[in-house]
Amino acid sequence: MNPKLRSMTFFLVTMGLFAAFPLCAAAADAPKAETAKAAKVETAESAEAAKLQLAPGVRMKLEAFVQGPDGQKRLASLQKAIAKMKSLDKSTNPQDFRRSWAYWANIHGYYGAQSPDGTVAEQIAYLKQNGFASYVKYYQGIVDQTPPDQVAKTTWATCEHSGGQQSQQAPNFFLWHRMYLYHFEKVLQWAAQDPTLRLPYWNYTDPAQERVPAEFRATSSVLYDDKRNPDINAGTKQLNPQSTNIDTVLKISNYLDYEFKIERGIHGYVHCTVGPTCPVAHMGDVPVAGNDPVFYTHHANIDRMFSCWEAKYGFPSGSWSTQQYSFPDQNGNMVTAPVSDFLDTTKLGYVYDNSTNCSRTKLLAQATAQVAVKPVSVAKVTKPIELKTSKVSVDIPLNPAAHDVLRAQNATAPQATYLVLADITAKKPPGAVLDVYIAKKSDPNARQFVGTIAWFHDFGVGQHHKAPLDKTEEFDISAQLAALGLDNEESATVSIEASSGLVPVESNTSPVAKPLAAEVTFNAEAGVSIGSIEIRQGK
Ligand SMILES: [Cu+2]
Repeated sequence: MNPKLRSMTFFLVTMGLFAAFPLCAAAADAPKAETAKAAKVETAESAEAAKLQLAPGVRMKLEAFVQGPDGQKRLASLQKAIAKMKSLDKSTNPQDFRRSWAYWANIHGYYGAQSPDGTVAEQIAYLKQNGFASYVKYYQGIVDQTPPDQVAKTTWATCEHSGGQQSQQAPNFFLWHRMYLYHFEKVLQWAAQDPTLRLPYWNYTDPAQERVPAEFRATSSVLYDDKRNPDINAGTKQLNPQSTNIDTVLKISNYLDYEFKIERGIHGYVHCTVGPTCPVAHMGDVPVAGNDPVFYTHHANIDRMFSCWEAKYGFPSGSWSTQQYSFPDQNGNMVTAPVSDFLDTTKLGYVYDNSTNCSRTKLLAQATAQVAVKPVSVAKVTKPIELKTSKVSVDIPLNPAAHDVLRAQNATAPQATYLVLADITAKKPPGAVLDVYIAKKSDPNARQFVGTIAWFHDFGVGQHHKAPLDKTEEFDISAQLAALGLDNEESATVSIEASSGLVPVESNTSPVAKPLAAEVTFNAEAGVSIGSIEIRQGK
C-alpha cells in the first residue's frame, strides 16, 4: 500500500470508529465492515478471557496432554497452531510475520549480519576451525535473518542466559523466558483459533519420561525436527535420569542461586544432549534453538521448575524485577512490561498441573532454612586436572580431620556437603557433556553419580567477544556420601567422563547409568581443564 493510500485508509477507519454521522463514500464501507468485525472478535475474546480468568488454563505434562479423545484434540490444536505459524515464515505482512514460527525463534536468537551472534557462514567457519566439521550439515537450510523493522530490532535475539560466573549477571533467565512463552502461547492460541490451548511440558524430571515425546519424533509431524541427536530422534536413546534429577537443587532457597543452578544444570544439559551437541543447531546452539518445537516444551518444564520454587518459597523479589522486556502480542503489536508483572502465573491465566510435588523423593520436606555455619573444606586437590582423554579419575585424600567432618555430617546433617569443581576452562567446544562420579578408592565400581557439566551458551561464533570461559560447578553430594560412607576411607575417587549425556532407553530401571564412551565424540583438542576439586561442607 502506498503511503497516500495508507493515510487515507487510516483516516477512513478512524472516521468509521469515531464519526457519529454516516459515511457516504462507497470506499468507506469496506474498512467500516472490517472494524465492526474486529470489534466483534475483541468482544468474543474478552468474554473468553474473562472466563479463563476465573479458571486459569492448565499447562499439562505432555503424556497427559495427549491422553484420550480430549488429548487428541489438544494435540491437533497444537499441531494446527505450529503449522499455521510456519506458514507465515515468509509473510511480507508485518502483523503476520510477527506471528510466524521463524519470528518467534528469532526473538530467542538468530544469525544474520545484524545479529550479536554473527552470521551462519561465520558459525560454520567456527565449527570447521574447532574440530566440528562433521556437524556443518546441521546448518543446511538455516539462513541469515534480517530484522525488517524497529519491532524486530527491539525484540530479536533478546534471550537472557547467564554469560558468566555469577548468577547476578543474568537474573532474568526465568522471567524473560516466562514472558516469551506467555506471548508465544497467545500466538499459538490465535494460530489454532483455540483460546483453551496451553503449552504442554516435557516432563523429564520424571525418570519415566526421559525420551523425547513420541509426538515430537514422528517424522511426518510438524513437531518433528531432524536437527537433533539421531539416536534421540530414533527413540533408542534418552536423557540420563540421573542428570534430570533436580531434588537437591529444589532445596536451594536463594532465588538467584536456584535460577543459576537450573539454568547451568538441567536446562543446559537438555539443550546440549537433544543437541545434537553444543554448539550445534538446533537445540544445542543458542541463536537457533527456538526453531525446534521441542524447545517450547523444554522451556515450559523449566518455567514449571520456577513455579515449583515459587510454590515453596513465595514470589522472589529484587532490584532485577523492574527490568522491562518487549514482545509482540498475538495481534502483532509490541508490548513492554516489567518482569514483576509475570511472577504470578495465575494472573497470567495459567497454572501447571504440578508445581507443588516436584521432587522425586520427599527431599523438599527437609528444605528447612539452612543454618549459617562457616563452610569447611573437607578435602581438596588443587593441581589442575587436564582432560586429555575422554576419562579422568582423581584421588582426593581424606585425612582424619576430614573423617571427623564426614562423620558429623552423617550424624546430624547441619548443612549439605558439596563437590566443587572450580575454574573449569576449555579452549574449544568439547563436543560432549561431562558426567561426574564419586566412589571409594577401595571400591571404584560402587560409584555414585554426582552430576553433569554441559556447555550450552559457552561456545559458538557469537562468544568471541565474551570473557574467556571459566566456570565453577557445585554439586550437593550429601546423599552420595551417605550411600558411600567415606568416613574411614583414605581417599575418595572423583571420575570425570565425557559422555553423549544420553543413555539407552532400556536402562530406565538401572540405578547407575553405564557410560557410553564408545559413542562419545569428545574433542580431545578442546583443552578442558579443571582448576581444583574440593569436598566442602556448607557454602
Ligand atoms: Cu533454553
